[in-house]
Amino acid sequence: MIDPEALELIASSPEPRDELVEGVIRGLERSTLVVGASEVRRCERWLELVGGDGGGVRSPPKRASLKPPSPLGFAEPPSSAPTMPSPSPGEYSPPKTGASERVGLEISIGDPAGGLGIFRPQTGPRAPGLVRLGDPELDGRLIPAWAAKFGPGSELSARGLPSSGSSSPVGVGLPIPPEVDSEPFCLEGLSDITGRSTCIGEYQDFIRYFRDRYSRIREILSGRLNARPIESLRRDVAGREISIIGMVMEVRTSAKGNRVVELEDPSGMVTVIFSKGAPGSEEVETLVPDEVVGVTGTTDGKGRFFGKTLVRPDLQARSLIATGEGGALLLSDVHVGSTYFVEDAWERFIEWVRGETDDPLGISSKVRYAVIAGDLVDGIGIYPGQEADLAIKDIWEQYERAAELVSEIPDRIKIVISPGNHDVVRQAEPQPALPDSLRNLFKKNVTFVGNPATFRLGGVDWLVYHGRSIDDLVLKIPGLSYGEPEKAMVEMLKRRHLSPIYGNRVSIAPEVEDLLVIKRPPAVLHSGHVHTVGMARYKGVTAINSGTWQGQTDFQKKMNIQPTPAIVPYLDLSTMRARRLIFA
Ligand code: D5M
Ligand code: FE
Ligand code: ZN
Repeated sequence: MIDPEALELIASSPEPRDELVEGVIRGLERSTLVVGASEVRRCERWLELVGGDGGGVRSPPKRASLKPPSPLGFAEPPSSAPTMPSPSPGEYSPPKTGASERVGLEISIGDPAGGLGIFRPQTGPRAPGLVRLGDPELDGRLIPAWAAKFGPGSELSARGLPSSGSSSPVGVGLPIPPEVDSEPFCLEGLSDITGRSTCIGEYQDFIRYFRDRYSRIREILSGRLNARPIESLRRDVAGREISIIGMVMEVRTSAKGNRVVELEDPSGMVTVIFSKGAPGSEEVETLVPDEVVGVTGTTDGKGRFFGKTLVRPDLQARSLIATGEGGALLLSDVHVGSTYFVEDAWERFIEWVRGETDDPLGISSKVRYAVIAGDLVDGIGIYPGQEADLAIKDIWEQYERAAELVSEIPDRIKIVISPGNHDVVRQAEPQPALPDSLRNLFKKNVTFVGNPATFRLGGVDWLVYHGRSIDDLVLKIPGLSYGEPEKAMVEMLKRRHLSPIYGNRVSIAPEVEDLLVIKRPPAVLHSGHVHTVGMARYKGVTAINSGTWQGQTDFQKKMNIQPTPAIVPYLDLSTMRARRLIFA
């Protein structure tokens, strides 16, 4: 594999590049897995090309402009603090916010205290457009015998559960369908980058990539506002209400506390000013670089645009996108090979899913699917000093062990595996599925997809995305935290993009089509990466972050990241009700 920076160095060298490439390959150690920039820089041919100074160090590429290089744009505003028109009250309604919350029911399975089923319905204010998953009023009531055992407050409704009144725990001893060793299983409606990557990563590729992102999101927005090209604003009459759709280049706060947003479309750029404290300004506070938004407002005819309403390509409000059939387990961040992998908890999970332990709600027999949203193994060379955290130091052995652990899941369950930043595929997103050589280690009930990937599972549209962008979103959007990853996932949905911010943690491969755009709202948005479980329903989409199987690493301790290992979200696709199954 080749690191994007190394590739960029090679691509930046004059043609023909064969000699350089051959030189780099000659200089590699046999065990090299990823060719980094240092391998290129120490190559003799490179030193000849850069004049022996070992230079050529470039900062990561800034986002390519949507605009052709010649300035077509709107006149730049004067640098003095702008004077704002006072917004007349009642002129517009603020966009609805949909803040997220941690929701869900927790079931502790096989915990040492012998408590099979500790239910802790979480409470909290309900945000607009957001339905609590696993809400007692939506969820099943515990059968009386169990309710009695768990005391007051543990009574939950019984809809969706086998008949109540039985004194034996529902599900224990239920027959499990026979295991079938079927044909390799084929995913319906799969869309990902696997086998379709064409980009080289040249500057022109980035321009094309960002234009594609812009036009895809513009299409969603254009049904909601009648936007004009930014370039045409300079011919416009002051005071008339106009709409534009642009990609955010920069957001800042002026000395007076107004939000100043540089907005760009393929025709030009404009500075948009949102006045402090105006209705809807909370939404403006959450603007991030590179997202595509619509703005309605007025121009002063002198190069400034006063934003009144910010329009996001947000989903239309609805209660549920779809329901399907069967139950699904949502997993991610197994980190096989890490010394922190919680193998004993995994074994408890396996015993449960195989029907070998008590299962008060009879869930294990209903499981038909399992999706792993990246970081199946811990990988090697992912962060400095990782070696000390590895129980298995060979990447192939990590996958061999992962295949063994996954094969303990009954064959009747269809398993989908998507990669993450610890897996052995390119780091730049979209990532392709694991290579054939590794897939062959797994059984026929396992299928492999890229990151992100959309497919149909149990009759509903699933969107799996590892979630590396959550690191960027948590940093940039006020109110987000690692403890509530579902809120960051809601922010992706509002922006119709899985990784709106360019150039920070997530490196993006500028493919012809921006596969990170959320074209159609999925029934399920499934992420991982941040190692904390979170669930929310937002405008009909069930958003779940599936946590991890890795205990807190030293690094995470230093960063104050508190993982929630060995908790598995279970989603009943027929009702879209979710539960947390606790194997910790
Ligand atoms: O990421 C697991 C979690 O740890 C995720 O929340 C990001 C965080 N993390 C991982 N590496 C770093 C660095 N280098 N800086 C800051 N935060 C980090 P995973 O992808 O499983 O390692
Ligand atoms: Fe991870
Ligand atoms: Zn990760």
